[in-house]
Amino acid sequence: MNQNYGFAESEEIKLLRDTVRKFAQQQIAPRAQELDEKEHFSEELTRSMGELGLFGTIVSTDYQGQGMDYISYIVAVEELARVDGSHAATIAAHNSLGAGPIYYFGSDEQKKKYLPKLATGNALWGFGLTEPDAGSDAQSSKTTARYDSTTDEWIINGAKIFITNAASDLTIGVTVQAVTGMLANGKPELTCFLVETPCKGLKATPMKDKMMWRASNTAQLFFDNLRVPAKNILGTLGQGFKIMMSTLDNGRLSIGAMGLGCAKGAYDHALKYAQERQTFGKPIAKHQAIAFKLADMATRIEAAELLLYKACWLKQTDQAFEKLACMAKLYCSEAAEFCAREGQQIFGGYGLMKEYPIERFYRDAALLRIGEGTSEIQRLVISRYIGC
Ligand code: COS
Repeated sequence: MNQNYGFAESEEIKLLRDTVRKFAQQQIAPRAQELDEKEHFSEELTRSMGELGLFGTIVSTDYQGQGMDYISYIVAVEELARVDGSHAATIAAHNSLGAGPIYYFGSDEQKKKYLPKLATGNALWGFGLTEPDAGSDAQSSKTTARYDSTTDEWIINGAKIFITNAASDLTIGVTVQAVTGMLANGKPELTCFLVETPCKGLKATPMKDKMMWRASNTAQLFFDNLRVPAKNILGTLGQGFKIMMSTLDNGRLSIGAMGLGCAKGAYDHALKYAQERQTFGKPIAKHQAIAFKLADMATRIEAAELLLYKACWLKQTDQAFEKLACMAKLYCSEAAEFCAREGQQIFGGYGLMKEYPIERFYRDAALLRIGEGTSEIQRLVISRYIGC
């Protein structure tokens, strides 16, 4: 019998969960609806999340990070998402996609230069993979980088789209995948560059009129002969796609956490409402049609949690976690959408009104089956892992 097999949450994680939950309920919840309506990214709340220690979570203390284990980081994202998707997205994208690639693939010089800043709460870093014509097919980047030997710089031209945290006043950089040549097999050589922002040759425009995550910062980036010193290559020449893919393996865990948090938040609101709202002389929770919806929501939340935490446990014990990260991203996104929809149904007409958070949960859930790899891409990757 394996004595290590257990599901108890450690005292440290309980404390972290409690602290982030209180912060989210006290600081974010009262402002979430207004920020969503105005489509406003709050620098103030972002800095407060930094003060709480939610920046540089997984970065080791050698680089002034928090040195958390992966489950702790995931629990923090989940608790934010339980209250508001936009603020959870800011933290998830910054940690997994912003600081993550520098932490895992940067040179010591790059880590020393960027990571302490990215752990403060005053600086954000974006992940420039997706392009107007390269989404799921992430190897088909059109953005190019040409070497200029006279200055030992790379000159970047092209565009990126849907880049979280890349056009805010707190943004200090973005990792950009660009084509640096052609391989013998006819495939593009892809390389990642650390681009400091703002800079000459880069136009960063916030994207507006989003349906979801409206209080998060999403950017479109245009590169026009942007010059980057050769020392800003992340990893090695031609390693770009692998860095991006490996970063997404980790990112899937945080999107899973956003899905789990969204599902729990929708469930919390729906259960409370169902216990209070009366029809036919009793609380609607006592009607089987509603009770069964809540039972299904609670069951999917338990299953989502088990899958996600197991994937995190595999990662932090240095075991292969990628397949389960895909499954967790897929399942938690679907659980979120299910709970948001059923929650909205329980609220009836009120669930269609912006005054009630369930309406926002319903919109925010949609992103989870599209961002950081669609549900179809997750199924594609899972099917490869299982030998299809
Ligand atoms: N980690 C490290 N390397 C990886 C990897 C991973 N997770 N996945 C693939 N690679 C490597 C492969 O090993 C292969 O290396 P070699 O050329 O040395 O053999 C190379 O990358 C190409 O892999 P593959 O042929 O599988 O790439 P595909 O073009 O078929 O693409 C998918 C694979 C579809 C999985 C990939 O393009 C993908 O994840 N797309 C979705 C992108 C996405 O999520 N975008 C949203 C970003 S929002 S932040």
